[in-house]
Amino acid sequence: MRSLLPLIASVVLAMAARTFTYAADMPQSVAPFPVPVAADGVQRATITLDSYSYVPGYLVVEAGKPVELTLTSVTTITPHNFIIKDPAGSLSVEQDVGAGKTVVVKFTPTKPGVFPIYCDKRLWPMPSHRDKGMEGKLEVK
Ligand SMILES: [Cu+2]
Repeated sequence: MRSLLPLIASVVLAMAARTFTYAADMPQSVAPFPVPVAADGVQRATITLDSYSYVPGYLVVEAGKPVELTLTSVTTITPHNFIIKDPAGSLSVEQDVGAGKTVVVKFTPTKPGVFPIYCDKRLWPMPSHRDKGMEGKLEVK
């Protein structure tokens, strides 16, 4: 029985390594999606949240104009969220999106840059959703 322990440990480690390799292999960036500016000057787009993705995952917006994103979850059980944070403080968005729910999040980016979009939900001890590939980016021009 004791001889099984190293085997079990190596299998667990291999599974963990595979999880992270898999996340690294996920397409982190898809084609840039320029968010259209409506007649009222608001940049609007709808994003579909699934386990574990944002579609579209690469948003391009203009600084100084309000952004209004409709976040639609298509999951049946798993809750997700939508986080964008500029470490320098120009942007701080954190919105929960329950399973099957649709919520609208509004913000106005002020500073050009590329900021990660991600979901930090996790079912311990599993990797976070971001680690599983639930990541995108916001490019502010
Ligand atoms: Cu998530």
